[in-house]
Amino acid sequence: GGCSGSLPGTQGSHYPDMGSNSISTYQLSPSDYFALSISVRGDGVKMPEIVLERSLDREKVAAHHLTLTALDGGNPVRSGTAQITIQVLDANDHSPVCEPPISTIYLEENLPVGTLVTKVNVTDLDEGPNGEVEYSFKASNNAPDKLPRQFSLDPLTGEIRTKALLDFEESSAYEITVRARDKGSPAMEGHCNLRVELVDVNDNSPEIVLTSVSSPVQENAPHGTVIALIAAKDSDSGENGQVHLHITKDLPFNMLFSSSPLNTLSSLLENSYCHHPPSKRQGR
Ligand SMILES: [Ca+2]
Ligand SMILES: [Ca+2]
Ligand SMILES: [Ca+2]
Ligand SMILES: [Ca+2]
Repeated sequence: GGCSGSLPGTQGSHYPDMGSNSISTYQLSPSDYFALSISVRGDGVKMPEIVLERSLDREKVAAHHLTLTALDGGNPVRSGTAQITIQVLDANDHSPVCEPPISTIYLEENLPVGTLVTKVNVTDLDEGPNGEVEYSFKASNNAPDKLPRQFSLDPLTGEIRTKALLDFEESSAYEITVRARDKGSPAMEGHCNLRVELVDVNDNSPEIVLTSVSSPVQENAPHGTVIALIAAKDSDSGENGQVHLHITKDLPFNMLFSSSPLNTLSSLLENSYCHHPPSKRQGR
């Protein structure tokens, strides 16, 4: 800390009065941090010293204002005071802190390149360069060589933006670690862990695949003859990826559904024609 202020009379020997009218004692205004220590020189002159009693913390109190009073031994007592200001210089004793340290952001897929994803919120209680923070991506522990290629990070503002079109069907989530480092010496750093979860958009149409077709079909093919095996799929998820298959009505075919892997609907197209005279057919 720096110290300013002067006390007329601290050079005790220049105090004009001698004997009981010279300085007999000093007093310091009450302080949690400083105490007064009085040493006596060889010639008997009392020397006041202000002593630090506990660690200073600039983040709690940046400046201390003390009053030192010198009292003589006269009657009446006469006194002189000096104002002392102690400025506490900052030490880099706080790391940048991310608030919240872990967060999840939900983002639609296919948003334009440059869309703001989030701005990391970091505080550093120190002053000046000790509290100035610079941001950079940090490789995650799972993939030490991989920095997020799909996102950009402003080193000064901490804004994260998209750098590519994000495709839910390609990757549905990204883990991003941001390093926040102050400019103190030595520097201190903190980390923000972000998870970007993409939200699916219905950007894929169902595809129908005829996996096998037996064609042509004999006119007297028995009821239940498989005509075609159909698979349909949609790359989207949830309702966006659910496929409903319909066949034109009033055709002599049935569709039977078979169990299928995810997002794939398989069905058998069957001949439902009944080989009875039309008059005996049931229903329509
Ligand atoms: Ca700091
Ligand atoms: Ca500090
Ligand atoms: Ca999609
Ligand atoms: Ca779809």
